[in-house]
Amino acid sequence: MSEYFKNVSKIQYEGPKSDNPLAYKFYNPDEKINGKTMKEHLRFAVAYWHTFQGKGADPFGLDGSVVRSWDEIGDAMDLAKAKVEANFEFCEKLGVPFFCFHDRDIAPEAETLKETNKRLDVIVAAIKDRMKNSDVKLLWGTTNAFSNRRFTHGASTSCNAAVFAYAAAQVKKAMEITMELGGQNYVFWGGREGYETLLNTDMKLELDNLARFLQMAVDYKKEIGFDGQLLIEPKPKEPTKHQYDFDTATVLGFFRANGLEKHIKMNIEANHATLAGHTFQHDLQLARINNALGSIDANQGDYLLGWDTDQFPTNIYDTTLAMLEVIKMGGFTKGGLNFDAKVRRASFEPADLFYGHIAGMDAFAQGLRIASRISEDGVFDKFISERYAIFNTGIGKDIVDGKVGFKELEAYTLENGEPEISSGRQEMLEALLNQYLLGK
Ligand code: XLS
Ligand code: CA
Ligand code: CA
Repeated sequence: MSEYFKNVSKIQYEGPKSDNPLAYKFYNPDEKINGKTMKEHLRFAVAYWHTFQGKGADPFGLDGSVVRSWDEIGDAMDLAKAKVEANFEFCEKLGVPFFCFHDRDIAPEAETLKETNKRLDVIVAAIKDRMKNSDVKLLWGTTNAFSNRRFTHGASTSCNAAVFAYAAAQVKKAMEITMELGGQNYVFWGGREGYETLLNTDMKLELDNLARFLQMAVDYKKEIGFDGQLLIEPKPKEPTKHQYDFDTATVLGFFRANGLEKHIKMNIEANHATLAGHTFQHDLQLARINNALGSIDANQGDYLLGWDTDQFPTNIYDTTLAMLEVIKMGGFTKGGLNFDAKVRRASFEPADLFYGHIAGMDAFAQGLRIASRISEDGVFDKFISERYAIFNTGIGKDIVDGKVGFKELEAYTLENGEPEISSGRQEMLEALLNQYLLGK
């Protein structure tokens, strides 16, 4: 068996004072927090596409920049097999329990769908074989129905029915292999499901077709007995000008309009939430309170850039608030924290892949620790429940219980006069949050 990351051995937890860049400072996998280990809470996953397919390319450097030990392998299938080995070695060295892939990440596309599926079968067999002596599992699978030229106008929202059919055939196979590999979720990210201009777009037909497509997926999941979660990953723009799965709120409305809300949850990505003009916490919370938070794509964007930079998450403020949402939903069941993150073009050495993941894992581990303390102390919960306490009695309770209408509320106001309002205390709460972040 070849070793692809020869200069790196298993990454260990060495604590916050360690000077070793190839060690965890905060992620201590076996440490228990509220009865569960950090490893169980966080359920980290490596993204196959950024880690093994990413070349550090950008529009000004299409050839990429990265140097990898598999660069010299010429044959496409040999390369795909090498990447399977590299994936397991990488996850094992990091101690990351899961990985995620698109169908086209693990096996290259051939001339026909039939040939492509045969290639997938070969690689799936290799993954299955490698799984026999590994603890590394598949968090989710998905379909790349956006890179190939045929998907120029979208996949399930294409103006071409044959393209819709092609995408369906692709999802069918991808769902089957995800199930075969014990995948715990299947993700739909819109890809090119959106439009560039309404001058050439039948938006109603496209949205209806998207719903039809998802219903077919729900039906097929049932038919084959796949017990993973189906997840939609919202994103507002890129590659299209307007992506139909804009944000959590849009997707919730779309689910309800099409009777999909009981069958599909959401995979929320930090960088997509911020591109939609929301905080990461906002989209997570909106999904959570609607019982639709399934899994998370852990990354961060750059507030000064208007596109999807997919950076490794290092902002402890954001990871803390994100982990508060995960704790509030009672922890992940089938979902986890997938690093949909790529090292920068200038970070081209294999070691940078480790540094990136270590940075992200440490940031989320520390976020988990702080969030768990905040949640135990319940300080913000207490403030919020007191702020809304008026809805527990009297007229407030009557509003909540649906016992009053405009007439009764007018009578109440005429009798009680001007309402007494109280301070929102935002600055005090922000300072309190800083106290937790800095070591309360
Ligand atoms: C792209 C998306 C994509 C999905 C999987 O912006 O984040 O990578 O997570 O198709
Ligand atoms: Ca992204
Ligand atoms: Ca993503």
